[in-house]
Amino acid sequence: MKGDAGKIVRVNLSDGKVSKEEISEEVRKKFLGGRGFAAKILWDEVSSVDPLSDGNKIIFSTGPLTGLPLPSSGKMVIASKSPLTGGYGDGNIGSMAAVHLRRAGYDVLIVEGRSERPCYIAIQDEEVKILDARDLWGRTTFEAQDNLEAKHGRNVGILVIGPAGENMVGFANVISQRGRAAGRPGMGAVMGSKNLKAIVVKGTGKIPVFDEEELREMGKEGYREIKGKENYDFWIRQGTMLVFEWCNENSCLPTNNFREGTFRFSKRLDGYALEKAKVDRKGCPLCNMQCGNIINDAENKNSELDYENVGMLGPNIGMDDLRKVGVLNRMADELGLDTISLGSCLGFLMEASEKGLIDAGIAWGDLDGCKEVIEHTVKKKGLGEIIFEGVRRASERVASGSEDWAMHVKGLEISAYDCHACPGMALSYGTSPIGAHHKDAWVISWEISTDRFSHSKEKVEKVVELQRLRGGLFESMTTCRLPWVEVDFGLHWYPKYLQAVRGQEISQEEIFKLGDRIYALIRSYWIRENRSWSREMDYPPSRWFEEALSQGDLRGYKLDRARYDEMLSMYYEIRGWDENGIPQKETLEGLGLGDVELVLGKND
Ligand code: PTT
Ligand code: SF4
Repeated sequence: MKGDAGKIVRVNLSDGKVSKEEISEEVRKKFLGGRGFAAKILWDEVSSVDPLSDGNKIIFSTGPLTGLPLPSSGKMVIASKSPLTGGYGDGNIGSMAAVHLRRAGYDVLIVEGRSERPCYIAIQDEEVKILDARDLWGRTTFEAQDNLEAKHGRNVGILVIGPAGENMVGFANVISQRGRAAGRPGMGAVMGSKNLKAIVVKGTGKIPVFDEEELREMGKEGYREIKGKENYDFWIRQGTMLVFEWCNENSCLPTNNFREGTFRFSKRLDGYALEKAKVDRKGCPLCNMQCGNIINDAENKNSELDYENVGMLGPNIGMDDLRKVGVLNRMADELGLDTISLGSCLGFLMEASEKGLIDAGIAWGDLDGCKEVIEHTVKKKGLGEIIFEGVRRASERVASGSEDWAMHVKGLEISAYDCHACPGMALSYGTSPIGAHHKDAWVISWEISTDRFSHSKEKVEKVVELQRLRGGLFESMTTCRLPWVEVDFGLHWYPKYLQAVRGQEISQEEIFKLGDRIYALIRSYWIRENRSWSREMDYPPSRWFEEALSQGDLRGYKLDRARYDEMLSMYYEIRGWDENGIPQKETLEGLGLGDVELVLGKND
């Protein structure tokens, strides 16, 4: 089978050993690539370990479409056992590192063990070296990127962590190209725990493809189709920020720690405000939609904004000035902190201060206060000591009922969509395979445009369908889903691309089965790694059930717990999981995961 090198490069930082392994044809067929490979490797190799110990592994995983001349294909998955959640964690990054890894002849890089001193991995085709990074330790991601480019040239791919990752902050992520970010559930902390500051990759080879000619032609057609789409120009102007105004109008813009869904100063922050403040744009390799919007922030530096960053560091913390949001966002990029979790943690602290639950307070919208907390989070002191492991742990420290408004699922902070009046999106957060993230099933736009308040089976089926496509197919191919989601690029292209790359037809049924297999495996991983697993772990926080919206057109709305529970039961039934959300024997066997069934069976 063509279409990928079928090769893993494995680097053990404890003994310096580098090895190269084949990925079997069976695994390539069953798991496709990206998230599929990562989930399989974690299931097979990382069990019952502390996520910040030598025993954990971090996986950089590309898919069969990564790096090819196809729309938005410069993406890769970074996965590990998460220090933030204790379960499966991953993120998807657009980076030249993804493209170069494929050109160097590898689909996957696995890093294991722990280096005695700060190091980085440099890969150039066949050659893989572990190099000294003592001079980089303590530096920001931007400084480290500059330094590594000076050493290795600008034509390389670089993934780097900042001081937050080095100090193992629970929501430290991985940064590339001074503004691409991935690995919300603490993938940066895992790198830090291994004393691994960065990965530098350069590949000069060709990515193997079954029908190169056909692929090139279809790729060109794809890029042309995207450019001709009705929404393309607007996308180029606003990128992901085009959703901001829509969220406010529909009462789902997270405001004051998800207390409300509308923000009275939203016009100061929305996509039109962004257009005025914008000085440049950039994005991921091989993409003609370049959606990284760069503004000049309140400290006269560049900051790259996406919707989630502005939602969580804007209305969610009462910040009403886009250029000030830009300052916090840039600090997060420099230090290597996830902006979504950061915005949630800051909102939590502000609410705790307002309620008089913590001594040193911080007020809504206080820029200087936020800057200090961010610096302290990285150093684990002051208010940072409360939040450095995310809101779940913060609420354990603050107590006094604060767990009701610690906005997370399974320990991962909720991204920027309020769900007081969106039961389907709440279910999506509840059942996302990494904790509360919108990436797998952004059902909210479908939900609001159809029957918003229903708890129907159709809605639950929609969540599952999106999880299969976004969480299964896109995360495993591995390409950016935004051409399809945002400008309506034809979904029918992707099976054709896969066929041209691998020489094998893939039906819709197989695509759905792939998604279900990956979901069942990741779910099994959570259960194996969490002895205290329960159905409650698939619930969003109490705030959305207990406290109604008090402002906007939907004031008075909140989620209904009993009806959410009914949706969850329907969801389990569709997936073939039992009433506790545990995949059943027949389900696992039907998905070709009989070996998983045996292990789960022993846990009972
Ligand atoms: C993603 C999460 C998101 S989702 C955003 S904005 W978004 C935040 N961005 C951050 C940032 O920036 N700096 C920072 N320090 N932390 C940040 N944390 C937040 O991280 C990103 C785009 C976006 S922008 C989205 S929706 C889409 N996500 C995709 C995905 O998940 N899979 C896929 N196949 N395609 C996707 N395309 C889009 O990619 P995490 P990126 Mg990111 C400054 O990884 O962990 O899932 O966190 O990768 O290259 O930056 O592209 O409105
Ligand atoms: Fe990257 Fe945006 Fe292009 Fe997706 S659309 S590949 S996130 S630049």
